[in-house]
Amino acid sequence: MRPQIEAFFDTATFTVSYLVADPDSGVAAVIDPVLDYDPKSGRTATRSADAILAAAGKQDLEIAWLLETHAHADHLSAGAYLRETTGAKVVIGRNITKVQRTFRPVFNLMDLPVDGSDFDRLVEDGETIELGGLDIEVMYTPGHTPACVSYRIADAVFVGDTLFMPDYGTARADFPGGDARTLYRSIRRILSLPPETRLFMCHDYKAPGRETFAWETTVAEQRARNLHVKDGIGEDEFVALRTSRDGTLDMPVLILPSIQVNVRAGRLPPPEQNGVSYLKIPLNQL
Ligand SMILES: N[C@@H](CCC(=O)N[C@@H](CS)C(=O)NCC(=O)O)C(=O)O
Ligand SMILES: [Fe+2]
Repeated sequence: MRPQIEAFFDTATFTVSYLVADPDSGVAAVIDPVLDYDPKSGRTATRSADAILAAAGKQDLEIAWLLETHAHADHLSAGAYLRETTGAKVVIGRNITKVQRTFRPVFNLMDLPVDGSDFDRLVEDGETIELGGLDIEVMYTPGHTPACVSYRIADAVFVGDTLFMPDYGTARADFPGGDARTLYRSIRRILSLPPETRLFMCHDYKAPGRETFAWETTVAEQRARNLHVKDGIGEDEFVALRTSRDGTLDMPVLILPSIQVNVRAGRLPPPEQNGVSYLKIPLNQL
């Protein structure tokens, strides 16, 4: 039995979120939902998440899980908003605790528990989550961040930020706790799945020369054509390539707002005495 998959693309951050359902029972999961954020005004909005809710409502799906592949550094998560509106549980890899320990001092978030308890379920490599009659298998795929996981549902794997489309390559490995060598090993693990396995990306930045955004490919295609990790590219060659490209990349525009919200499962910081929630900008830290 194959899951039913619908993709939602956020043109502001080039993020792909997914609504994945067991067609028999109508039980669904949302993977990597986006909370819209305008850095110019400091306003959040729920347009992207509401589009997913509307699609789920139209098909009478019951959203049971909100699956995060990692604590995103380029967009805010709508996990907390969707938890409030649907009662679904927010899931992330157990190593989120490492990410929380890294960033708590950066933002001086004294109220942030670093045991992952802001999330509803912390998952381990090999663990399964029930999606109606289907199983979601958790694969640890660290490297981009220490807490990255991929979710396999039948022949579909949601790879988060490990791989991008073959003509673009792979995710960066230079965030705190990131590691190119670890990323290579995680990717090879994904690419050792059967060749026809469908892979769903969390981002597409449209490689130069390509006209349209794309986010679905297969293990076979990645092994044949991925610019950074196709068959024949060894670990050392990958690490050299990844490291030199990472040296040229700016920090994502939304890294500071994103991290401080996403390590709390998408909750905005607690309001101050005047009822207003504030984001912090740590100076000279990243
Ligand atoms: N320009 C984008 C860059 C976002 C970014 O750094 N994305 C990460 C994933 S969170 C990445 O791996 N990028 C790889 C690359 O651009 O080569 C932004 O500012 O949001
Ligand atoms: Fe990312």
